[in-house]
Amino acid sequence: MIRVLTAAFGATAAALLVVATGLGGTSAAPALRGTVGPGFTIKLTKAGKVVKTLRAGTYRLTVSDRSSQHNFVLERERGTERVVTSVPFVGTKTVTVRLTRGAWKVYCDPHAAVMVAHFTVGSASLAAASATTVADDHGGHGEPEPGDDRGGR
Ligand SMILES: [Cu+2]
Repeated sequence: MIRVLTAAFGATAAALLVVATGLGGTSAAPALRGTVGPGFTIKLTKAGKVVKTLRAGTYRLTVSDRSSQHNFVLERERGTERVVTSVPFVGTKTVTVRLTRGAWKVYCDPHAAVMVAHFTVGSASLAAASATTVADDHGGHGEPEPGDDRGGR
């Protein structure tokens, strides 16, 4: 009987350890860097490159908030929102975030119209597929479109 109880306790302890590792933000979690301000700019980078796609998982996000007029919010479309830094806050803050598949963005609340950066979280193959979709300037939008109003005056 005692042996059974010990075994059960051991299993529980092991489960708790796993949970603690998942939430605790160990150094194994890949690092993301967020920057907001001092101007009207916000960005999310990984190893120095602007993030367009990520694999689902746990990340350590370090945000440098360089202005008392901006904040840094991480949000999943139609899902969770995480306010990493408040508007008056200036400084650096590190949080552990769990990114699930879907469309995500980082933005500044008071200036969300101009201060926003979108990225996609998916599996490795999904991320590659969306990278093609999301990539800028495939359509040659610089050229005049058929409907353009030329010589109309
Ligand atoms: Cu702002």
